[in-house]
Amino acid sequence: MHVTALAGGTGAAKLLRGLTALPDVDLTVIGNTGDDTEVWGLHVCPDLDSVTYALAGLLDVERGWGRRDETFHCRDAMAALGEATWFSIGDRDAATHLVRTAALRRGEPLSRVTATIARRLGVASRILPMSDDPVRTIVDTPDGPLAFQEYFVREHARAKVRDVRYAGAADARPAPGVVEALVSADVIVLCPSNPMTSIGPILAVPGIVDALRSAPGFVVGVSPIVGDRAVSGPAGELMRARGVPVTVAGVAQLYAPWLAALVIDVRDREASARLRDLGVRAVVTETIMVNAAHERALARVAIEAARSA
Ligand code: FO1
Repeated sequence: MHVTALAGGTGAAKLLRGLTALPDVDLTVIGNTGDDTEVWGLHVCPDLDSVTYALAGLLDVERGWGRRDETFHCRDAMAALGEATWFSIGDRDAATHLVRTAALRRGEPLSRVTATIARRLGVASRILPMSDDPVRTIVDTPDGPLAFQEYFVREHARAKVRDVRYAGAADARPAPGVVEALVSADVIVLCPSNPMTSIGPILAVPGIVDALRSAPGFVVGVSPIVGDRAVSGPAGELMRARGVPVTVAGVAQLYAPWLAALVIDVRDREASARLRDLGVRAVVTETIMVNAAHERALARVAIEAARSA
């Protein structure tokens, strides 16, 4: 079965691992690049890397980003040289950014070097950036615009948010293989990623929503909101800033025109009727994943929702 997943980083990693553990699933991941950044002259793709490391078994699962068994000698040496180190690049992680940056400087597209890195790290699934063109998530605050990593890491997501936008999205094209992966999928999964800063930038690339609308496969999402808050990260604050209710219905509302089903937590069971009004089938289960068995179980529920459609 061909499964194509739209994914951010940390929030998506567990479900993606669960999907790859299911028999007969041939997975393609379309990853967010809106939170890409440049650090010490290196091109860093946090979400693509979190997905790659997760599927390679190399992710630091405690932190949810970067590589396990990591050291930070280079960062400490940079600090001693007076460079900014609020964005911590690990020594092993730096190798990924060095390979990527060199390839991009040679003129390779991001999609090609992403595939090379994934293959060299032993990942069997296909990982595609949403676009080879630069798209950057910008968080507008009363004190001015912040690039996503400035907002999230440097300012600890404490700034008041006025708006979220995706600079460059209007001129971006889907990366090679993205539209094909959507229209040829048996099932399209929207991972439990931040709707504003992980899935939002992907949907902002012209052509991707059209592909979702016309795709013959079943589109199922997994809610990143449980109760009235995000499972992790600043999704709640950013949804509120956009006037979107911080509830599973708010998530369904964002994806409703082309979403067939949304997997929601047992705690949100009573929202099922509201989802039905939006034309979205609610699939109720435990959505908090604390071990590999939970990851597989949630992935199976998402795929079964499609099978029973
Ligand atoms: N997150 C942090 O909170 N602090 C960091 O210093 C940090 C460094 C970092 C380096 C590489 C990388 O791939 C991710 C990193 N992240 C860090 C996580 C990153 O901000 C988030 O994973 C995403 O951008 C949110 O989806």
